[in-house]
Amino acid sequence: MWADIVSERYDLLGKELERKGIDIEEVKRKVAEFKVEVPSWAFGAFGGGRFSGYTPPGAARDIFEKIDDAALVNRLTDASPRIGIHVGLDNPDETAPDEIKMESFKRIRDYADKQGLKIGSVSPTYFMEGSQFGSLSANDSETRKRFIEHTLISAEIASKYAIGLLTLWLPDGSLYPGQVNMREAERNVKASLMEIYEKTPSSVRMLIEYKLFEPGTYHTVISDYCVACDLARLLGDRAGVLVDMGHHAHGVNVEHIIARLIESGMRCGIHFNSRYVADDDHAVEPNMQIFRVFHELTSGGVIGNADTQRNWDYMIDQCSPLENRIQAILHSIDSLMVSYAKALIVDEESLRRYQMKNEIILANRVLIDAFLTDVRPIIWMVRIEKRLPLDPINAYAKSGYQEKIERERMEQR
Ligand code: PSV
Ligand code: MN
Repeated sequence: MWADIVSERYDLLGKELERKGIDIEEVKRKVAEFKVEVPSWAFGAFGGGRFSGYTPPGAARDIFEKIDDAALVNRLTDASPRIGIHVGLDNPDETAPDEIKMESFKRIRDYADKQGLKIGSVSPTYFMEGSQFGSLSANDSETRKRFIEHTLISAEIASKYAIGLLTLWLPDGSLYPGQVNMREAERNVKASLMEIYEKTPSSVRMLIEYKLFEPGTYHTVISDYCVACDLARLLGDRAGVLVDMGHHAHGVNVEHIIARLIESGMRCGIHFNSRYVADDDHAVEPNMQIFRVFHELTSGGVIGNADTQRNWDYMIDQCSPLENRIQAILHSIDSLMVSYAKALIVDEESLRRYQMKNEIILANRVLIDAFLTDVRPIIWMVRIEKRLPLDPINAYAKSGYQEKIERERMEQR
């Protein structure tokens, strides 16, 4: 019954798109191939600190349970074959940060393998004990050395047990004018990153993430994409910028930042989320901003290429304290697929024509037309053909998995 309705709506949409010269089958093929990485920390307790430490029931207690959850998400969507890990938070030995053993992460890789997942990006954990006055930028050379070592171990993990991608977010900054010498902090970060870059295996790429503030409310060492971009350039071809949707001031034109980075030729990455607070905690919604971001990615040729070296890295980074974590991740994946499909049905020819004629409103309406089109029949058709549930969020709610993990994970470890 549903399949008939979907098929009718798909055919109708196909006819509508044909008039714009767009082949719906081609769009469907690209959407079917869309993959995004999920973050291990979304499934666990991390980020639950804001409401008296509340964590939604059923939260994963260790990296193995996080992998279980991520594998379920992938089974429901066939769109998330990678899980990103945080070295300090996902250390399987649960030893002190300075005692992390690289070889222990083999167990994680093997466990993920069995569930059809790969370990994706590897994030060193710079916000562990001892970084309250900075990590790679700290005045204290011993502190810098310690975090350089931690990064080098993370790089080896990335190279041996994951896909060779390091994602670097530093909590370094200051709370008051005068607290740190801002130029010196920048010099320290540069020197630390250069040492790391030189010593990391040549198969490892690194993405440098920026964030407007946190925890430095007066100054943050890597505060915006220009700083991150300068650092990446200083390092070399294996370095790029990581754009986290939630790390800007309200109203910032993030798609412009993405357009500039594409134009620079640098291979970069995105952490997807919705910015409803001054952070990156909320699930992705299929809103106009995400659509515009996807339009830059599709028209800029950094997504969906057969030559995967040309593709950027796409990751979800969210960890909201209140809502059901697994549902929130499934919702994000769904929103990303919808937004990607909308970007793929933009009538690029007309857009170009209106741009060249300075037809501002007409050009704008080309984008609006794609954004307002209900592309869900494409997503549904992809799922029908892959024998997946049409609505993964509903399917999850009915699956009994949530009740099971709530029972099994009652006891906090
Ligand atoms: C810290 O603010 C952060 O939210 C960054 O976005 C990182 O990517 C993420 O946590 C994981 O460390
Ligand atoms: Mn992030």
